[in-house]
Order: sequence, then C-alpha cells, then structure tokens
Amino acid sequence: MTELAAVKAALKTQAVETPSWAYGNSGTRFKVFAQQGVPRDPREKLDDAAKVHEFTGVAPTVALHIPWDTVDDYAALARHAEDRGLRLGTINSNTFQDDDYRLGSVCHPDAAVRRKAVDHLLECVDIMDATGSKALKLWFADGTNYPGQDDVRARQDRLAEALAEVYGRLGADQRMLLEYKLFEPAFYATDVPDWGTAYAHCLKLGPKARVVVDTGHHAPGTNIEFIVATLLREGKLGGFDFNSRFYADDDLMAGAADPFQLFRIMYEVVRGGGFTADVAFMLDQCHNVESKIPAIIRSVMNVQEATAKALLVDRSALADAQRAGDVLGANAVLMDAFDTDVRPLLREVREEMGLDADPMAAYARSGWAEKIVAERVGGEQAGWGA
Ligand code: LRH
Ligand code: MN
Ligand code: MN
Repeated sequence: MTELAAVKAALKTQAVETPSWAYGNSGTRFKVFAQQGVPRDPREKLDDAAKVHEFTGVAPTVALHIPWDTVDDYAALARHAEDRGLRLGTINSNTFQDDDYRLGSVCHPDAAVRRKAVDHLLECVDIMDATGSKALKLWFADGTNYPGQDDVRARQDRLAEALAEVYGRLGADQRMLLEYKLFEPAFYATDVPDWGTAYAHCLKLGPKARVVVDTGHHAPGTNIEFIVATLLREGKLGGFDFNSRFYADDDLMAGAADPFQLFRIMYEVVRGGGFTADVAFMLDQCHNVESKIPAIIRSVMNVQEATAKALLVDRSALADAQRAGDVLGANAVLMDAFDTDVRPLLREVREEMGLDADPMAAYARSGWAEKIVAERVGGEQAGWGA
C-alpha cells in the first residue's frame, strides 16, 4: 500500500460519536434559543444523527445522556438506531440537575444523597446492558465554592467508594470513562479537576477505567496534547469529548477556535497508537445560535481534517530531524503537514466511500432541514441552559 493509500484507509475507518444533546435546543444561562424542527424525543435525535452519518460516513454512533434521553424501552431505542445504520454509544450519566445535588453527588457529605447518585450510575449500567453500549461516561459537577465548605480529602474518599461500586457492576466488555473539568459549576475546588486526579482514580479502579479528555475543560494555555501523550503512554486514554473553547467551557464546534490544537492532539493520538476503536472520539457540543445538523457535520469534518493532517506527518523525516537536533527542521516537518490542504484528499476518500464529496452541500440539498421544520412542532430542549 502506498503511504497515501494507507492514510485514506485509516480515514475510512474513523468513527466520530455525536452527542444526542447537540441535536436539541440549548443555550446559555441567559437564553435558550428555540430552533425550528429540533427533535421532540430521543428517536428524532437519532433520526438527525443518521443524517450526519449518511453524509459524512464516519459518525456511526450516538452518545446518550440520562435522563435527557430517558425512554421506556432502551432495547427498542437501540433497534431504532440500528434501523438507521447507527449504534448507541456512550451512556453519559447526569448527577448535576437535581436539587439534592446542591452540595455534590457522589462526594456529597450526606450518605443518602451519595446513595441516590450511585443508584443513578448503576441504572446507567443497566441501560448499557439494554442498548449494547460499551462505555459509561462519568462527569461529576461535584466540588465546593468556598474554602472550608467541606473536607476535600473526605470528598475524594467518597468519590473513590462510589466509583468502586459502579466499577464492580461493569460487565466484561463494558468500561468506565472518567471526565475531568477544571471548574464550573464549582468554583473553589472541583472534585475531579484535572487528568491527574482522574488518572489516580482510574489506576486504582483497574483496566476498565480510563480518563476522558474534554478539550474544553482546561485552563487557557494548557498543553492538551501533552496530556493525551501521557495518558496514551500509560494505556489510560479512554476517549475525547471534542469541542472548542475561547474562554471557558464554550462547547463550540470542534476545530473552530483552534484547528492547530486539534491537529496537535490528533498527531499525539496517531503517534501514540491511539487511532483505534479503543479510544472513543466523541463530540460534546451545543449549537446555540447556528443550525445544529450542519454544525455537527462541520465538526465531524473538522475532526477528519485534523486527523488527515496528523496522518500525513512524515514521521521518519520528523524522527531524523529530532535525532539531529534540528529544531527548525523538525518543526517544519510538523508544520508542513498542518499546512497541507487535505480537503481534496477527503473529497476523494468520500467518493471512494460512495458518498458525496461535499457533505455540507449534500445535506443542504437533501431537503431534511425543510422536512423537519414542517413536521416537528415543539422541539425539546437538550438539557443545558434551562
Ligand atoms: C460537562 C460536560 C460533560 C457532560 C456534558 C453535557 O461540562 O462536558 O461531558 O456530560 O458536558
Ligand atoms: Mn464533556
Ligand atoms: Mn463540558
């Protein structure tokens, strides 16, 4: 296989998971802008996700968020997905939208609240059994706003205890992805603020627990690709929640704010052997002011473009330059790949996959946007910005 053929083959195997909540209405704490034609229930979110997969060819799974996507029959929901060429992906838990969680969920000082939170997480594993989902994604809004508000060490003990109980419930082929976030909604001390804390818990739990990197969850200037390289080296990178940030947890389209950062991350993924089914490439975004389905298509394409550039890095030339201590030469090898216009390559890849070369235009022509506006009245809110 030529090198270019190998790059194309790799791009065809790419799988980007889209989040159910990105299809619904969302907003900030100031305003949720209702858009016409948004899904009214989880089935319709899957119908929209099927369009993203139909036109990109690389978005075969959809992440659910419980209880935003609560249904009576999860196996039937999985069949609804299958009928549309999709599978249900990661199950995201939600222990942050209940009055009981004011002081936290699994780290709460009151054992009864912790029990309620753990029961929810166990219920999420039951849902995974029904849907065939392989990963439980945990993000905890737990933390404190004021020094002295609670004992930060005791909170870590409570977290470890809860995680261990849920870990013990996982099936043989199921795993747990622990997401960290620097701040928000807690502002003084978040209980899982960084990759190190997440890693320490995952290491203790065992091989089924891994860290998930949400690109929007770091302090400005954080070298995320270093974190990715480190987690891959340790066999503990579970996946990504891709999105873009300018200031905080903005949840904008992946690759929109800083395509160079996305490239650097994808380069470390490729370099570290992480471009496999073992690492979940998920989007975690909200589209508050732009049209949702095209924004998700665009995001998937941005991830593809970053991946293509990462795959095009001339690694032997890079290694030679690095070995020779050729600082500028090594940097130039990386920049050459980043500066390559990979759009013609991706158009070819799509045509070889039997797809339209231009997913955005193909979607616009498909009439789906007009159809859902005409047919869906009273679309639902994703859960954010309520
Ligand atoms: C938290 C988060 C987490 C949630 C999602 C909706 O900020 O990134 O992944 O589950 O947003
Ligand atoms: Mn996330
Ligand atoms: Mn987030």
